[in-house]
Amino acid sequence: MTPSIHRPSARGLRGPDLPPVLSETAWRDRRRVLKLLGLGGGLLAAGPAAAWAGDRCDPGQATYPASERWVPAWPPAGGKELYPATRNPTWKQADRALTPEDAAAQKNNFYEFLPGRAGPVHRYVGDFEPDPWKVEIAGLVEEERAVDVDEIARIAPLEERVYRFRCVERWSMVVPWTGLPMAAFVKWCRPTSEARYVKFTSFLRPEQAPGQRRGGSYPWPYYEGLRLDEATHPLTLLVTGIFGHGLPAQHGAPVRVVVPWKYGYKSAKSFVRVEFTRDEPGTFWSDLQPLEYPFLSNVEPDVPHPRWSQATETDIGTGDRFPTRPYNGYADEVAKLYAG
Ligand SMILES: Nc1nc2c(c(=O)[nH]1)N[C@H]1C(S)=C(S)[C@@H](COP(=O)(O)O)O[C@H]1N2
Ligand SMILES: [Mo]
Repeated sequence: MTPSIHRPSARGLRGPDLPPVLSETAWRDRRRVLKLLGLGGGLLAAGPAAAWAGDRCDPGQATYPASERWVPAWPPAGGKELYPATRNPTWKQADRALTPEDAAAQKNNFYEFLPGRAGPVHRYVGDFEPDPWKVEIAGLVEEERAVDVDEIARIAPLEERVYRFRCVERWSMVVPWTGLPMAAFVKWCRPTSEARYVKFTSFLRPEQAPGQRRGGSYPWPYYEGLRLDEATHPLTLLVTGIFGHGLPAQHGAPVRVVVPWKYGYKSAKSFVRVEFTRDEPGTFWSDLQPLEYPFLSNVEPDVPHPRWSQATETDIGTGDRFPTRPYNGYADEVAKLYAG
């Protein structure tokens, strides 16, 4: 998200700070995953290239070009023993190669740390403290309360899902998220029958987030919202991890939303408050620029952003361009939410 035109280019991603995909740590990590699957080093010696060709891996395998570099120093939500979670077979691949973790972790949108553009957010998160972490449950619920993120991570079994993810600025990626169905969380919150929307509010910690100190004109904290039928759709995830470990800060530690059929900004990171409402809540971006960022913001390739076409997208790992699909390729699952 940026108020000025941003032209995604592969160049920016292949800059000097992007380590080679097949780094030592990546290989070590892959070996670790194989071990977890009960496959020995023998298989690896027999032909590692069979499962992983160049900078692409077989999206059907529970292996990926992950890197130890992005494993957070703090314990992940729910505790280390919950990671890596079992991959959900329904969402084990996404008709496109997985994006290497080194690419996904070095180009992020997180204006609290780096306002104004997508970029190397990971360089600005040094003061952020995602542990411990409380989340307030408020509004139209049977009982308002504050809960620990570890409790949230245990509401339902964590699972891994490979989803496409599309930013409104036309970059996209395919990554394995770890999380639980948002529907399970919503139910656990016990909203009243009056509730029709849910609003997620991110943290306000200027002392830990340089973008909240110098991103002066933004109405911090970040806030987003979903209709309750969207939040409880089986595709919507409450996410606590990525690439088999807890979320690093730049991806929204320790807990975030992922709604794969909407533009990325609908997926609020590092939320501290969940409020159930009767009326449609405002959102950070739609309150700033209502014409550019409407509440629904479903991925619609035929509807251009006022300042650019949405017909295609560029993968942040490979720089390859793809046609953008309605609902980001999830029309079969979600189009019915918007029928009539
Ligand atoms: N709190 C907060 N959440 C946020 C943002 C942000 O700036 N602050 N950016 C959004 C945008 S525009 C995108 S594309 C995604 C990016 O997620 P990623 O960096 O994990 O890929 O986060 C979304 N959630
Ligand atoms: Mo975005």
